[in-house]
Amino acid sequence: MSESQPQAIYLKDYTPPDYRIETINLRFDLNPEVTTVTSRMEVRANYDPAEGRRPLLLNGQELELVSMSMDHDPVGDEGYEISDDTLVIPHPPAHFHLEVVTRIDPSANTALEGLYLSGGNFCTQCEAEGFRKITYFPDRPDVMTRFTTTLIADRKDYPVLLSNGDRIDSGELAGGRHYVTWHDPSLKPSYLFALVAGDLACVADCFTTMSGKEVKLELYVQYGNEDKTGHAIRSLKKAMRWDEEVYGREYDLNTYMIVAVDDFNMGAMENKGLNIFNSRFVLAKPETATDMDFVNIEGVIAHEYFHNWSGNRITCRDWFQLSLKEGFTVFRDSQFTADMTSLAVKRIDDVSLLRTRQFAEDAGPMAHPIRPDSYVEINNFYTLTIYEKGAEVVRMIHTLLGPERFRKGSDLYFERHDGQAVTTDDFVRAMEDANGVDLSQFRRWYEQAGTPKVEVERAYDAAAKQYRLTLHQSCPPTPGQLQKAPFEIPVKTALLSREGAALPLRLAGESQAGGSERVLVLNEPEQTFIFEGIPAEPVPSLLRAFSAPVKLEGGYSDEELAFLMGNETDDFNRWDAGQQLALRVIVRLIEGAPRELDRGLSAAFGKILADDRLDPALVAEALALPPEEYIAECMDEVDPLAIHETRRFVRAALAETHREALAAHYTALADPGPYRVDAGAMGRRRLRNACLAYLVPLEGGSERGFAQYEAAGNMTDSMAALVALVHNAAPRHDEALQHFYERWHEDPLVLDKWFAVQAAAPAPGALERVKQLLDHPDFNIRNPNRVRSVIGSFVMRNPAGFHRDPAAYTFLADQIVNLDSLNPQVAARMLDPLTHWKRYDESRRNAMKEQLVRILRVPRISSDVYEVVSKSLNA
Ligand code: 7MF
Ligand code: ZN
Repeated sequence: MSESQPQAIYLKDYTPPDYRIETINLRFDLNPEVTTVTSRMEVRANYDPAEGRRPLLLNGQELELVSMSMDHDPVGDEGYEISDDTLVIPHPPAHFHLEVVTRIDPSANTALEGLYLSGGNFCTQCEAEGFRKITYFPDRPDVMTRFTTTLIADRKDYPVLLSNGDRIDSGELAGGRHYVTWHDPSLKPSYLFALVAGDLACVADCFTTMSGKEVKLELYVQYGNEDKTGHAIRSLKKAMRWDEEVYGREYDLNTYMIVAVDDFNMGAMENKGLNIFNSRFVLAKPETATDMDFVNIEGVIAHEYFHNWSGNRITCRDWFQLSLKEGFTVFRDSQFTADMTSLAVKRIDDVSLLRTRQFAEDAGPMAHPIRPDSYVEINNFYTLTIYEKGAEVVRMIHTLLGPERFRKGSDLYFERHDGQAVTTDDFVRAMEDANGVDLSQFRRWYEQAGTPKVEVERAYDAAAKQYRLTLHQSCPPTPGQLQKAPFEIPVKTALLSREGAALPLRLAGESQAGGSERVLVLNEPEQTFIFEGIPAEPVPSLLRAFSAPVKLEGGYSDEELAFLMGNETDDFNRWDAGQQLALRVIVRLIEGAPRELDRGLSAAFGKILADDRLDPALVAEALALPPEEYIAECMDEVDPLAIHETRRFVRAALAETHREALAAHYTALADPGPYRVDAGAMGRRRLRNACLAYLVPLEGGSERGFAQYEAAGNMTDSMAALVALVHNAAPRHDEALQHFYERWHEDPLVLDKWFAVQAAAPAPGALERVKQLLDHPDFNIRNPNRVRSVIGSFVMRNPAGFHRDPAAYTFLADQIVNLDSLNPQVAARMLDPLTHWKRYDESRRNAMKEQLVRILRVPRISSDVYEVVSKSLNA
């Protein structure tokens, strides 16, 4: 890329495709080193041919062209133009058949995009632009085609041959080979194509849809993993039922297949009727998977299943619309997880992710609206903004409309656009048309980047019994967007009396009160809401359930936060009041306040521990101090070591002060009964392990940790003990690590945890330990999960370890350069911590920048890495 810099693509340049591919017949002659792909397409002009012929443009990368024919006539060299990534036929007829034969080498595919091998099995990943590495094709989501696919391979090594749709033919061939033909009756874009060929165990089940149709469910895993499939299958059935009940959406094919593979760049992929999953989001049993793994698997299975409607039947017109399917689908899977587990816990976990990671992205050099205007490499736009902020934007529509009207909107969207490739604007319009509302100002959420700030002023007029809330909004500049127009921000609000009751709310101009909770709509830079008939000055409860993705500055005193911690009726806000109080205490200490435990925080902590009416999962959430990344987010100049040390000091002081209560909970929460993975049991384990984490650094705590490690019969308790021991460098932590390795080194997903816990250990010497882990015989730079466990855990989950010594920046740059030559997508993702160089002190800033400059000078870096590095240097 050093010769010609990668070019940006712009939304404003979108034009409809000139040709449609009505059908495609694909034949794969599968061999690891040489796979021959024969593609026969029926092509039809999508413009008026009377106005002159237009060229047909096919995308293709790293393909060897063997032959080409049009309507059965060979096309010679003069009949086409070929470049590194396109094949152009200059003057084709308006309707014709095109046959293209190409060869590829799956065994050399380390980027894991297109057709590649994982554990000796063939599999594919086509989103966003991987299909062009398989064959020449108009690889854009608005070209929707009917696919028929024949797979040919050795029967012995590849008894299982899968593709999208229905199996319509199969048979034996000469030389020990066999074939299977698949036909997918649905119209789909090329990014939803998939094939799998290998020797895999099939675990089968079935599901009866609401209209009585029988769907076969097939889960394919490596032999030996069949005992870890039960949870995934149960999750799939729950998701299928839930989408029928909540959205009225039923599955449409006869079979739903899921294949688990160990080498996968991301979490999972929603290919039509044939999902391919990172095995980490499929395989689970209590001995090997934590409670968090179980919950995540249920969520990811649901997410991919929900895409069948929000993504597959209705897809994106172009990749600028990515949040159309991802934001909506994340919103759907979060509603599902909330229904399956706990609404408040799910909301807290989602908001934590948003505040710690998405807010940072939205304030950094890669900030972009949920519908970007341009991109260089689309793979870099599978971001927290597209996914998590995208889901928040859909959630705001849900909050503004309410559940019934939202459902009317989604029904209209699904009906109106079934079988189409559409835009985020079509989604918003369906919501408007179904309900007769105007969301034109709301659309700014799709167009403007950055996290808005909402500041609150309050005034109580005792004589008039009037309470005035004045809200101001502003939004900082982001790359390419210096000025922002006001957003439409739903601020869900209640007013709490000093006794803790939510008061009836009557706004000025209303004749009677309408409930005790209202969605105030802030759509001007500044707005005042006047409440009448308020008998005494209340404490406002604002942005309930985090009703908008903004930074709220409520202007609360410490005492008011403590009041909210005890009296809020909104579970999310109650938790958040505690977070805000703890955040304040930590920031004051970092800024030089005397090193002592804040009395108010300690009292609040004690109250929560003493309140036995609370849900244990929520108690665990409330006891957790804000994560280091969130504290960093709230400081002007980030000092990662000071944040770490201070947070540790507060934790230790709380533990010391409340040791009895923590120990009592720890003992009382021991679960004597049979092991269960339900919300109640998970919540108790969560709280017990939160107590353990506080106790381990205290006198005698490491014995308790080691005892739990030895006694644990499940991965949740085992990992919690191991993390507590290793992250506190407690006595015998090495012994536990050694034992864990010997017990689990043959299970790659558990071994990932072993690597990750060490790479995230904050004590001095982290860099050296990480370097040793890279030399471990079980480290493999070609496996993305392993790379994320070691390098990812160190640079993204260990701020103190990573920022202690600038040598870590050099280390990361070296790793990125090396990774980039193998797998650019994974390399570009690892870059994130360096891109935020502006947030640090001068010496760190310069050291980080120097490494970015060094990466940019490396010849032939990928467009993925190029885009991230150049944007972060130029911002
Ligand atoms: C739940 O979105 C939430 C997000 C793209 C790959 C899966 O279905 C997907 C794919 C990336 C990042 C996050 C997720 C996915 C991808 C994901 C998975 C489960 N279409 Br990249
Ligand atoms: Zn998705």
